[in-house]
Formats: sequence, structure tokens, C-alpha cells
Amino acid sequence: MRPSVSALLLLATLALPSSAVKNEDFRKCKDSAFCRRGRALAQRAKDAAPGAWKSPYTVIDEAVRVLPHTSGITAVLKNELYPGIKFRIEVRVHDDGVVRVRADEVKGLKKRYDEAASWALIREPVLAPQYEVTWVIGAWETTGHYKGREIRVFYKPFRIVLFQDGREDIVLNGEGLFNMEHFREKTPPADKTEEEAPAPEEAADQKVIEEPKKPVKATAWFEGEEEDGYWEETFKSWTDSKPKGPESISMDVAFPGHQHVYGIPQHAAPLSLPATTGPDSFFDDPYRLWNLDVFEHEASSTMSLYGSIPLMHAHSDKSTVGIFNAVASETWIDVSHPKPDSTLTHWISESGILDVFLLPGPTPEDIFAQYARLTGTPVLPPLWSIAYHQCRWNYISSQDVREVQKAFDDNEMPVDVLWLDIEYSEEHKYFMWKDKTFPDPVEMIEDVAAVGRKMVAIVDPHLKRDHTYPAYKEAMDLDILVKSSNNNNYEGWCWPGSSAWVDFFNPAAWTWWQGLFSLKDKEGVKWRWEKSSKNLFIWNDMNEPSVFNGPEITMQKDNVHYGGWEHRDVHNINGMLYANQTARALLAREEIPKRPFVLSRSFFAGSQRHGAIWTGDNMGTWEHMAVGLQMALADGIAGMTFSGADVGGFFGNPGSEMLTRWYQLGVFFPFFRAHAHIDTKRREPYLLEEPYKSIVRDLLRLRYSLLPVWYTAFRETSVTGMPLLRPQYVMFPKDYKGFAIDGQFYVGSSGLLVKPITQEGVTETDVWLAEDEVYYDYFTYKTYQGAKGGKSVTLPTPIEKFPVLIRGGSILPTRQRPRRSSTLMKQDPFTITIALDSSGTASGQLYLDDGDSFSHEKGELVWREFQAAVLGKRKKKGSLQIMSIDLASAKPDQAVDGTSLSELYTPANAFAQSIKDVKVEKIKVLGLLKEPKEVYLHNNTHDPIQLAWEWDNASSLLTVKNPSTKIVEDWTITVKWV
Ligand code: NBV
Repeated sequence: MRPSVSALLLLATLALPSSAVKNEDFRKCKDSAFCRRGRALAQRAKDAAPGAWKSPYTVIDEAVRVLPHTSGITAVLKNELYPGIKFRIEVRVHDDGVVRVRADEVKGLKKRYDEAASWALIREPVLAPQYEVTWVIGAWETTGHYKGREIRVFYKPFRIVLFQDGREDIVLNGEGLFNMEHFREKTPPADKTEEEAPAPEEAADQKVIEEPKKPVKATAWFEGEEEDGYWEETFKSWTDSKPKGPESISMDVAFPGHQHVYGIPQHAAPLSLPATTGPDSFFDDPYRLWNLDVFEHEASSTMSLYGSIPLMHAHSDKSTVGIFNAVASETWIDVSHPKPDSTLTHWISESGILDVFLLPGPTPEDIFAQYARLTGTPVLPPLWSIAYHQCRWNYISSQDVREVQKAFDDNEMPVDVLWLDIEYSEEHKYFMWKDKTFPDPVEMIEDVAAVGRKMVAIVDPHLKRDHTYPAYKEAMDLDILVKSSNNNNYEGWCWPGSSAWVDFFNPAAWTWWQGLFSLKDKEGVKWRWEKSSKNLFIWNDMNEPSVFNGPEITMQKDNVHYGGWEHRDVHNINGMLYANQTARALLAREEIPKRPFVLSRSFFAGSQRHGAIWTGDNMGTWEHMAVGLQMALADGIAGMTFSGADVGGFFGNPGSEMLTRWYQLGVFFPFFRAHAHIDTKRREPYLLEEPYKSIVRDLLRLRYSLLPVWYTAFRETSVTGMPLLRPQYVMFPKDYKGFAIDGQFYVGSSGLLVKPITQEGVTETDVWLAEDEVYYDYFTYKTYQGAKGGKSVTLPTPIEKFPVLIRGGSILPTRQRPRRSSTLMKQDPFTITIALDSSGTASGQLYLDDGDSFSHEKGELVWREFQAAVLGKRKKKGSLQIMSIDLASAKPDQAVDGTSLSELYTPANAFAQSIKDVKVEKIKVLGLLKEPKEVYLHNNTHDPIQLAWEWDNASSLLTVKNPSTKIVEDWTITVKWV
């Protein structure tokens, strides 16, 4: 009997991977009135006759003024539809070429939120000096000329264009979609000014006069016929009272000639953001930025997730440019391609002033530096925090914790950090241990710390509304809780039941919060986390904030924060502030401060200054594994490079193959943590059966052996803002074939190229080599040759393998002795692997410091460069020279903020002294064509010494064993063929 069509359909549905996200709980653009209005405006523009649509915003030419420092101008903008309403705009040029555009309503009926930038920016940007910008104020436009660039402000209609090399690189309001809804009275007086306002004839003919169904406003061609959701809005059972009425801002930003845009995390989406409107749209809804806790989110969606960074890169083989929109309210971004090689974006935000930064690039490095100068570089974290973390919801008792630690040791698997989720706390009252299961928390932490490990415990932002809970009681007495629209303390529902939330926008909350974490009694501190330790660090979850009974699982937008600002204005900053204050609290714990570690789920522009994030509650599926990498890449583009996904997937029970592949990916996440939901089976790596267990053990060891490479990369990003995981377009900005690649990446400047396997049963995979260079397999030393214009090479990927290649020209410092934790590796010797490029040269760096204090800021560090070069012909004659030089002396460290180490650093600093006996135990050279005849060591202390070596013909690998060199010393090794 043949199965019926309906039975087949049913079967097909059952076979599909099921996603349990409740889409209906979360707004689409059509459910957010201001987004609807913004998109409808764009649609009217699109439907207008060619050339008929004109922005009603114009600059009043006689009001253009050069700012006193001449690096900026102010102007007055008006919307011709509302002649009485004026906006003050300011265009400022920064000393690094960034252009900031701000606009706010002049004498508006209410005030717009103007503090998003002050939370995001690390400091007030330095303006370009007077002599560098020449402003020419003309009749139709004002142009600022600076450093070969032009910033042009056109008056009628209002439009701003950044020109570079005679090319339009960024255009604001080129499509006429800019709209800053002015504050208005709820019931406008009968003689509304808008009735008198002139409408462009063409557009009015088109949209208004033709078939008027009902009386329409003269602004209808632009604003739409109805006041859609201006004064109140209901989503599901929640009504937003909107006390200030409409104040949204929409703006089109075009990147002519740039086909690819990246960034604006966090979305489960490809790195090169697919279009959301137009003929090639892949998604239907705009990318949304509104921090949310989305249960079982999809692996491909524009839905908002836990964090928001309104930074976008636009890229072509000619330039990389960017835009940073300092806005914290709900924001939607449409992406389209009006022409195949151009990108148009449309940003729609609910509230706040207009405060955007145009980043001129023109290289990816420039963009990272420009953004880092604005919002700060990523933190240099404690060394242990970049090793392996083992987490689970939950290790249920101190006994459990000890057993897990023992199992790692018994199975010879390294781990640095053991985590505690919410079940450590009594009734989810954070800072209070469940005495029954955690009777000896401090002893437990110290047991873990005995081999240099640390613990992390979760502290969520909701406080149980229980008067006997000191944290709640004190916060209430201090009046530092978030308020509802009726000005009472807000009450919502979370883990502990009825809960309240501390308002971290209130400075009074900061000192109080610090007090909770202090390790000793302190003046002014009534109650603190007594049973804590300096070895306990913090995980801030649920800080979007997540409110179980709130709209979209968060707070009501009309809740009120310090200063009277509505939650709608500040929502996306909330999580960052919370984690920031926790990091400060940890910093204040000890007299000689140690580097704090805080993992935050929610984030905003600037979060990179405070700690790590992870991508939230992913699923144990292949799709989620793949998108986890794309998300980590996007986080890195936006500064939040200390990021990773839950290894194994939070939900579900991954099989051994998937878990093994997940570890292969996790080993190359900057933040490497396995985690699992409370309903999942235990899946600590030692529980795997063979061969998976041994494969994962090797992977953990791989991470530990590469810690010097990672730490050097973290130090670089903390100085330059360059991401830890570098996608192809960042590495090879001219190689257009690589612009959409997001399944492979390079680790910092190390030269490691990695392609994790994120599909089941894959036995081989292609890797894109963008250059005519040799690449070496990290494990087997087999070589792969790229080609000019790029070339795809195929690598075998049985379960124990995935492509990890060393780019020719790189030198990698590693530590190959397996240990239980990173702290135990401090005196371990180094192996230096030299991968020669096609011309016989290579270089690489090593950065070391004590890994957990701030003494590196006083020059206590080791920063070396290894250089190798073949002199003469390496085939028959000549020699290879390998040198270790003191980079800290040779090249005083120039951070993006201009700080220098040159006056602080001495080669004999205390840290260098503490590792003065650490040896180089092996030097491996890849890429030689012939076995050498002699190998010599020269250093400053003795005559040349002849060294022993081994030659492996099959892989052309030269290994110099025990070369009698120290890692902190200068030395030269000469390899000779004659
Ligand atoms: O605290 C419990 C979990 C945590 O394990 C997870 O990592 C967070 O993302 N938390 C969310 C709350 C509940 C999730 C269903």
C-alpha cells in the first residue's frame, strides 16, 4: 500500500529539526509600532514615482556655524512638514578621521535620552586639530576637507556623505528615509501646523490626492495616514503607556560600492549579513537589537538575542568603512542591495538622540583601531580564564564539585575553572549558599584552588522580594531599585519567584554592590558575601534583564530608571552596566587588585572592556554549532572578542561525534567553556567512550599547549582592538572570494588557520587559501600550497582531525607538557615551531606576564619576537638564522590610546626574573628542503655551541632538541648546510 500524501507530509514534518522557540512571544517588526512606521516610510519611498521622493529635512543654510575649534560645524535642520520644529545637528571630525554626527530637537516638548554614548565611549573623543580640517560653507552644502577626505553636508535635502579617494563611501539620508519624530502633544490643536505644511507636489499627487478614502494629513505622503501606535501600544497582554509619545529616529545609511556588511551582533546569522528586504532578501524581518532571553532560539534568524552592539562594517576590495550608532533603545536594521555591489541599510530606533560615528577605515585594521579608540579595547583577562572551563547547571554539592575535579585529574584532562549555576544558592538568593548541599563553600573553593584552579559562581540580577534577604532589604532601604511606571518598586517574576531589580544606572547602587563582594568587613558595608574567596569569580546571567512574566521576557518599556529615564531608552545598556559593576566589585576585593573575571550574557558597545560573554542558550545541534562560530566571529567584529558558545550545546544530549566536533570548535573559541542544561545527561569529557575520550583529552591539551599563542593574541587585541578570531575579509581585504566565508578563521596574528567541522559524518573538507603561500598541517606538517587569486585545498577530516594549518611565515611558541591547570605550567619550557614561508622567512611573537595582576602595566612582562630567515640559497648553500629578540625594548608598546611602556620596562623586570630559568626545549623548523650539516647557538654569555638535531625526511622537519636557550634571553641559532 502506498502511503498517502498527507502521511508523507506528516513524516516530513516529524523529520525536520524541531525548534521550540515561541516566536509568537517575540515581536517582529510589524508588532513594534515605530518599526512598522519606519518600514512603511521606506515602502512609501519605494512606491513613489522615480525621483519623486524627497526628504523633507533641510539644513537652514544661514545657520551653519563652524565650531570654535573648527573641527566641527553646527547647523539647524528642519522638517519642512513641521516648519516650527527645529533640530540642532553637529558634525565633528575626530583626530583619527572618524566623523560624529549628532542631532537633537531644539526646545522639544520633552527630552531625548542622550547618554548612550557616554556609557559606550571610553572617553570623550579627541577632535582633529584646527589646522587639519578646512570647512567651506557654501550655498548648497558645507564641506569639511581633512586628510584627503571630505565630509559633505548637503542642505536640500539634508544628506551627509563621506568621500574618500573621490569615492562616496558612506551616505546618510541618500534615500530620504531620515526621520526624527519630534515630541508632540497627544491631541494636537485644531489648527495643526502640519495642515499648512507644504508637501512635495509629486509625492502628494501620488499618495494623497489620488484616491483619498478619508481625510488625510498633509504629511501623509511621508508619515503615513494614521498615528500608528503613537501613544499606547499593546503586545500580547502588555500595554506600553508611552508617556512621551512618538520619538523614533530612522535613517538610511548607504555604503556605495560595498557589497558586504558585517557586525551588529547578536544574531544567529551568517557573518556577511544577508539582505532583509529587496529581491535578494534571505530574511523577512530586519535585524533587531533589543537584548532578550530567547528560549531555544533558532539557528538562523534576525531575532534579537542577549546582547546588542550597533556597529556595522561595510567592506569591498577598495575599502572597509563602518558605522557605530550610539543608541540603546530598540533598533531594527534592514539590509538590502539596491545594486549588486552596494549595500543600503535602514536603521530604525525607538528613542534617544541621533549620535552616529562614521568610521572611515579604510582598512579593517583602521576600523578596529577607530572603534577601539571610541569604546575601548578588549580587556587583557587573567590567564586562567582563557584556559578550559567546566560548567553545568548544576554541580549540585561541594561533594559533586570535588568529584568532578578528581575525575578530571584521574583522567589526566586539564581544566582551570569549575562553575556553579543557580542551584548553589538558597532559594535563589544569590550570595547565600544552600547549607545542606554546600556546607563548606570556602573549603571547597580552596580545594579547587590548591592546584591553581578557580571557581565561578552565578549571581543573577533579580533579588528575591523577601525582607529577610539582606541584599533585597538593603537595596530597598537605599531606594536603588528599578521603578514601574507608577513609581513604585518594580516587581517581576524570576527564579526566586517575586523579584526586584537593582537599578545599576543609579550610582548609589555601585558602592553598595561593591560592598557585597568585599572579602573583609569594611566601613559602610552592612552585609556582604562572607563565605567567599579571592578564588571565586562571577557569572552574570539573565541581565538583559530576563523577567519571566514581562513583555518578551524582559521589563516593561515604561519602567523608570535613575534620572527619570524610561527603560525603553536604556534597555540595551542594562546588562553591560551590571557586569561592569560586578567587575569593579571584584577589582576592589583585594588591596593589590587582581584582574577580575566576569562572564556576562548581555552586552553592549563597550562591554569588551569588562570581561567575557557567551552566546547564550544554544541547542545541541549541528546548525547551532555552525552558527555559534558565526556569532563568535560577529562578536569579534564588534569588539566583543572574548566570546564563545556553550560547548556541547546547552539544550539536548549531543552524541559522541557531535560532542567531539564541538570540542574541536571550542578549543578555538576565545572563551572555552562546556555547559549543559539541568535536564541533560552528564557529559563531562571524561564520560565519553573511546576513542572520543582520548580525542577530547588531546584537544584539551591542545588548548593548553597553545595558551602562549592565545595569551599573546589576547595581549594584542587588548592593545589594538583587532579581533582574536579573524575572518577572511579581515586577513585578506582584497580577496573578494573570501568575503562571505565564515566557517574558517585565523587566530589573532599567530598564523593559525582553523576550520572546525560543523556537520555530521564529514570525512574531508575544503579550506580557502587566499594567497600564494605554503600552509603546514599543525599536526602532521603536511604542506598545502595556496595560489595567487586564492585556491581551495581539501583536507581529510576523520573524527580525530580538523583543519588547523600554520601559515607559512609564522612562528608559534607553545608549551607541550600536559598539566592539570594553566597555573602549573608557569615554569614549563617552550617549543618553538618555525613555519618558513615560500621565501624562507618567518616571524612570531610571545607575550608573557604573571597572568593575574596589573604589574604588566608597570612593565613587568616579557614580550619577544622570533625571527627566522634563510640567508643565501637554502637548497644547497647558505644558512638559516633564527633569532629571539626583546621586542619590549626594541619597539616600545604603542597602544591605540597612545600609551607607551618604554619608560617602565626593563629586561630584568621582576616577572622576567621569575621565569629566568624557563628553557626553550625544542625548536622545530618546517619548510627546509634539506637536512643541515651544522647547528650552532650564539648568545651573549658564551662562545658558539654546537647543537644536536633530528631530521625527518618524510615531513622535512628539523628538530633542534634542548638548544640550551632561555625564553627570556636574546639568542641566535644558525643552521648551516655547508
Ligand atoms: O542559570 C540557569 C541557566 C544557565 O545555565 C544558562 O547558561 C543561562 O543562559 N539560565 C540561562 C537560566 C535558565 C535557562 C533555561
